[in-house]
Amino acid sequence: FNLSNDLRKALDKKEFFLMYMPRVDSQTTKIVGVEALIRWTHPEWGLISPAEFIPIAEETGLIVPIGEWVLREACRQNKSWQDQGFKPITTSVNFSVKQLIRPNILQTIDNIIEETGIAAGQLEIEITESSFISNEFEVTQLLSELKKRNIKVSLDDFGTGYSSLYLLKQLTLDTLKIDRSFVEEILTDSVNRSIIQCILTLAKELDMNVVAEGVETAEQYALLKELQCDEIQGYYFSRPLHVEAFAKLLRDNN
Ligand code: G
Ligand code: G
Ligand code: MN
Ligand code: NA
Repeated sequence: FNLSNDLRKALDKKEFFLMYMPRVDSQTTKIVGVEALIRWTHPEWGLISPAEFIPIAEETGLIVPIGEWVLREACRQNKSWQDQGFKPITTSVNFSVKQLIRPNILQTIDNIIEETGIAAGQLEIEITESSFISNEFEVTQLLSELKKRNIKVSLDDFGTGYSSLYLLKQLTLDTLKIDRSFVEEILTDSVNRSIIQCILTLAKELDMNVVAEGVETAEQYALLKELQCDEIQGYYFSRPLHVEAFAKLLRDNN
């Protein structure tokens, strides 16, 4: 079978949907943000992970229309929660480098913000360090345009890629998301703990917000809270949720 053929038709057939994973303030445990995560229900094979189909979407260029759908849907949903009376939260959306370097990406983002009515400051774009490898100039230019609009930018999976401290100083990023591989061993590996402490100190100096990803236990959470990591994301608080379940969590958390 040919997954890329099916992927090509999936948008028209409305086979994609988003799951929502909360980000909570580590001190108060209030939900302050949410990451939108794409899912694909394949007509024959059922649920397919983005880890499988995003690489195909990137190779085939389908990531451009699919990414645009994700952004529109995530912004529309954010506005809808706000219209329902929930307090404002940030929605973050993962962007592939192929999307970032499209010449008309800013126009697309501007249109979606205008069309959905989301406040620009409530949108966060998640990029990875690898986005800069061959495209440092284009991506840096784009980031400064996003900054002008007050759109937030986070560096996802921080620490796993070709982390450059020079980039951190050079770029005006809003958020660092510490990769879950560091969080996983924060209690058992003192080096991992030191790395996280260093990231937190540096981020404070650079006036950046830090999110610890992949927090799965009460002990990991307690330590990150003590270390004053700003926000927590992970199965300990919630797995990615369907939209209805997320709204219920928001209601209970308010
Ligand atoms: O949600 P899950 O753990 O299955 O995600 C697997 C990978 O797919 C993660 O690296 C995540 O960043 C990525 N991913 C999820 N949703 C999107 C999306 O909308 N766009 C892109 N580019 N990547 C996504
Ligand atoms: O690459 P990115 O950080 O965007 O990947 C996000 C994905 O990471 C989520 O879709 C989710 O499936 C996964 N994830 C988030 N928190 C946890 C966690 O606490 N444990 C595990 N195993 N995976 C997580
Ligand atoms: Mn992410
Ligand atoms: Na990540």
